[in-house]
Amino acid sequence: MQAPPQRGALIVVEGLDRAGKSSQCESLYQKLQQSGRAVKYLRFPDRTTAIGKMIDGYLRCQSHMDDHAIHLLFSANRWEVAHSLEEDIARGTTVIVDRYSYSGAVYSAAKMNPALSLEWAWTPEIGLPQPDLCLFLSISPEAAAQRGGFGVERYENAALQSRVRELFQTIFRLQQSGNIRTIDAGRSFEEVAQEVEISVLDCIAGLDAIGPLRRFQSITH
Ligand code: Z5A
Ligand code: MG
Repeated sequence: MQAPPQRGALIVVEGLDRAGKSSQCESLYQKLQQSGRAVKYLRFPDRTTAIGKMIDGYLRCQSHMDDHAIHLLFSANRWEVAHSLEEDIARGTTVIVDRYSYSGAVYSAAKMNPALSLEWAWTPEIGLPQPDLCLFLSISPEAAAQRGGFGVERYENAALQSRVRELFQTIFRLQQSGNIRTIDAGRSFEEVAQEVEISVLDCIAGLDAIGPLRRFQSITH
């Protein structure tokens, strides 16, 4: 009997605006692919699905929605691919994810709606696949500003981004099992890319020790 293939890794890249998440994910995707590994690249929000189109309209300020309703749509946008993501991982494909549940919880909680706490925001994420590694691309507001001013989308303002920065630290503290690694993203693209690649290859090499893919738990325990 043939041994089952080693499972793929679930790698999440998080960070503030313009930290370089998408460019680093793309570069990592190409490197892993060139080295002959099975790899996929997902990004959230995935604006191509029916749910994603509603999110896109909201982010572009073309529609208004209750804070809870839009929050649950962002989460549903992850749940709608959760099953196929798990199948890919089981088949041996490494999946790189550009923003995930951590962004989901902190951007909504940063709105300071008294009826939408960080704990409430985390609840719909419980049960989703937990990353084997989450790389947090950390960048100062000054360095981010040098990469271009805020755009026209909702959430692109300094006050909200500063609350988001603090909330990322809070959620990482509460989700310590998430294997979070902070990377200084204020350096040159190549320096950051090298650290990203080394961290990911380390994670893939240690997958046997991690065991099966885990799922997100409640943050109150
Ligand atoms: N959101 C939410 O509320 N709930 C959720 O559940 C999820 C998301 C998943 C849209 O996300 C919004 O959705 C976001 C959070 C919220 N709101 N905000 N703010 P998005 O992912 O679609 O958009 P984004 O992540 O904000 O876009 P971003 O600005 O694309 O950031 P990035 O991907 O980190 O940056 P980048 O595109 O790779 O790079 C930005 C620029 O910097 C570009 O010109 C690069 O060439 C340059 N760059 C990159 N790296 C470097 C280095 N090292 N040096 C110099 N220049 C660099
Ligand atoms: Mg991006």
